[in-house]
Amino acid sequence: MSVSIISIIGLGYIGLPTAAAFASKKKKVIGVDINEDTVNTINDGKIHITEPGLELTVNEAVNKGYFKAVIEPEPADAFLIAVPTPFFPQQDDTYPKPDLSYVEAAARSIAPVLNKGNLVILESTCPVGTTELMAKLLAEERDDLSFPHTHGEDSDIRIAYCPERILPGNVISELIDNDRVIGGMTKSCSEAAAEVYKIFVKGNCMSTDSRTAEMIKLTENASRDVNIALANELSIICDELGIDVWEMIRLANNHPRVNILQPGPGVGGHCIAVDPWFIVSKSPNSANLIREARRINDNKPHWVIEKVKSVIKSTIHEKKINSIKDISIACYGLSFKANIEDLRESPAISIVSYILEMHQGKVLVVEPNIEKLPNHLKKAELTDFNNAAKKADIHILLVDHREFQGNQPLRGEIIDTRGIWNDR
Ligand code: SAJ
Repeated sequence: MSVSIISIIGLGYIGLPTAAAFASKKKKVIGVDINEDTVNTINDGKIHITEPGLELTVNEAVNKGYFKAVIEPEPADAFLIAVPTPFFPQQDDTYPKPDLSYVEAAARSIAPVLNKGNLVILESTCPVGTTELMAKLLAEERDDLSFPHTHGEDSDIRIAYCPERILPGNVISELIDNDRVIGGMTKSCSEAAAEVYKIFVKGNCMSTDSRTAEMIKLTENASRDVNIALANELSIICDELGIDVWEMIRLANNHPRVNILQPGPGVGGHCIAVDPWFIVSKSPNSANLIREARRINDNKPHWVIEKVKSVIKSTIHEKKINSIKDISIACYGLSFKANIEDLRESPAISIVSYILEMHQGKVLVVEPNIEKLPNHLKKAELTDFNNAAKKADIHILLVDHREFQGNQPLRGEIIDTRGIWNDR
């Protein structure tokens, strides 16, 4: 199969770097996004998201004529769908349900421009069975073409599920170097998809079927969630028992077959806190550990807030302070993890929002990666480390940014949710 034009549907955190990676290998890339501002920004050689090194690659690709962004899909040899798969807000007491409307809309949007011999790859994280669902949907739209679920190896269109595995903050190198799972609906679908990824991927392209590939992606993130839940549960138990959980984990990890992850204020981002629900939604009666891990990680911010309340109480008592208004609280870090500026689904944000609601005194926020606070945190004051460290009575470390490592406030009470200041 010869691939000279590749179309990427969805130019977000995954689609945009992927488009740039193909274009950097001198492939003609047509990026499609429903957002006109995104399309215009990219065609100006700029980017609408933050990722180290990405703007330069996109700028070069656009200027050299290998990459353009458009609103409506155009014919291509291969189509790669990388649109969001959020979940619907939980409406009953069961579990959040996946919202596949963006995948469906993307599939319907490419259907009119599909031609015999095309390859369609789904990259969005999805519940098991979504690739087959997409094939059926495309077949509904195009009864003049044949698809793998009815025609197997003889189909006109090839379809594969190939999950992304890149880590925000290190996208460019992980995109190129990580191994890829290639889940073709047939063997030739896998072969065609592997050929496309090999254009820029230096890692191995490992073939399987589409359902296994979908489950692999969900398992990777659920595995991390479950392991973080163990660390978070241990942090609560150790707190009750007066044990330093970080020292305990460090020494336990000295065992050759133990590797406990790090506790924190909760699990954030748009992947690990979401994807395990896609497993639960397919197998609600069997996914017990996975569901419980989600519950433990979702509850961790509430536990931190209870800690803050109790430290406020003891500070009032010990310092004989008359009014809670005289207590100032500093929160260090807002992003969902260290050394990035991404605030989406951040447990630090939920904790700071709650503190702002309940606390009548001053709230200072130190977040070296942003220039202004999000609107709903406007009641707080964004400041630098030294000012907060000097002025606050209570210091809450929420993100282990490099700026906070080995640099801790010398006065006041400390709540360290990441274990980098506990050596005072
Ligand atoms: N976290 C902890 N303790 C730890 C590790 C992480 O509390 O020991 C927290 C972080 O602070 C953060 C959250 O978990 O709030 C998620 O961070 P992360 O670095 O574990 O993962 P993400 O969401 O940035 O990226 C994950 C990656 N998946 C895995 O490592 C299995 C990435 O490879 C995926 O491509 C990405 O999800 C995705 O898009 O699915």
